[in-house]
Amino acid sequence: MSRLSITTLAQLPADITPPAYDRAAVTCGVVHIGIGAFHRAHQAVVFDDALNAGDLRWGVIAASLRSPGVRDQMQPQDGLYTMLVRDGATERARLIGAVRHVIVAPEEPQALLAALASPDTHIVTLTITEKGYKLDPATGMLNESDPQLAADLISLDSPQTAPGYLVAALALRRAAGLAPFTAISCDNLPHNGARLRNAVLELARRHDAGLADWIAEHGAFPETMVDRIVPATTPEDIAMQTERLGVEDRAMVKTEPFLQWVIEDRFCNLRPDFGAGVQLTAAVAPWEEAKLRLLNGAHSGIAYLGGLAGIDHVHEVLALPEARHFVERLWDEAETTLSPPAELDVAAYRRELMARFDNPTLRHRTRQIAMDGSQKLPQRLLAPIAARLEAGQGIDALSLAVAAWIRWQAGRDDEGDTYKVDDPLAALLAGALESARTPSDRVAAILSFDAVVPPELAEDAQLNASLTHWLTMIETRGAKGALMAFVSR
Ligand code: CS2
Repeated sequence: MSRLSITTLAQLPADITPPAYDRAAVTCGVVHIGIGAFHRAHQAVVFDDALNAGDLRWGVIAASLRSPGVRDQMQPQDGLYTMLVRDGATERARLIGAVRHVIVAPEEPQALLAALASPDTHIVTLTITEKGYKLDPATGMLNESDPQLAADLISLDSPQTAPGYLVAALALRRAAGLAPFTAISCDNLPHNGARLRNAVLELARRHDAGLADWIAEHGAFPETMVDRIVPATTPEDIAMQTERLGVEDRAMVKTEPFLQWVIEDRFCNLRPDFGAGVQLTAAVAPWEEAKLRLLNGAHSGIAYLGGLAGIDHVHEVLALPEARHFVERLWDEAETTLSPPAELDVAAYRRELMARFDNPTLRHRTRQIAMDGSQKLPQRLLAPIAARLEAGQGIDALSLAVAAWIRWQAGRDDEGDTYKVDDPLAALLAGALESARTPSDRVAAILSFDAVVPPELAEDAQLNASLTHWLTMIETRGAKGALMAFVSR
């Protein structure tokens, strides 16, 4: 079976629209760090829209900071891939041509530095996941015990981390008399722009205070809220798409129709005339907070409770009436902690979210969302818990979600099936829980785990009691039993 590529384009079925622009004439105004499925279904599509609209400066050079997997999928396809948009009964496929080149940073660090330092580059986007910022999740300070960050603190000749690449490249741009690029964090972190800025400035200052001052004065790190559900592509998806296309597309992505990108209007260099799905605004935080606490908070609760119940996909968890009830109550709790933007109708947003979660053809795996819980919990569940406690309000649903995450650390679901806890802090968490014998011991161990739990929650008696109650329930009755108990509380 031949691969999707420029030479096989003519064989594609007529309903797959090819890029409307001349790819050979495209220059790359964007460098993306952390190319995974999310980038290919989100920012790359936005830049492809700009190219389709006729502005040919917005091609993307993408980089992977770890493995060659995506490069090996994309390079033989000349960077082309299809995006399959699935919504229940309907399915559309679009060919995306924005990604022109993929660099595997550990193999060619200088190539990535050259791309970042190029005068053509105006924007750098990043999807490096929460842990890629090398910041302590609880304090937001540089995590100096991270070995890659420690290496970048010593030398930036061949950077190892995303902040390291940005600092080294900004030094090159400064030396060449170029403006900095606008660096846009596209990860689900609160104040992602400020976090990226902190990581970059702190690291820069450790090498060259003048450079740090220059970045602080001339650089820009807009806050953003990114939203699109992009489940990992499976071998079955690729097989189905190959049948449909008549050529094999190993870089395909599958996603939902919804796409939203709210960007703080703070650019220090050129930007495209953004089209559908993108909103520029002065204040991103209210959008970010609503999305993190409603969409992502519910996602994490669904992932741990559903995962423990042995349920593979989000829509299957929500087929249980008790799970829907739990999600609605979690949203009731989270909602009171928000100051939503005036344009956001929260009731309508909640209905739309439920419909997105119900999408039966996306097949979003609970285990995919369960990954990296230690990096996700603070902003998704612990922050609204802290706000509710401060206001003297109840935290039942939020605590049930956190208790499920504690239970998840056991690496064994309610049916006895084992799984690997995929989390950068998995070993430390396992160590902290090792000598805990009872649910109450386990809750105490987690509450004093300060890399995840902020100090104001560590000593809270109401949180302690609520977590102990729900953890006991999950351990004795399983996640489904705990959800039933939650309904009839
Ligand atoms: C999910 C997100 O895996 C996860 O943690 O909650 O990736 C979620 O699908 C996106 O943020 C949706 O925009």
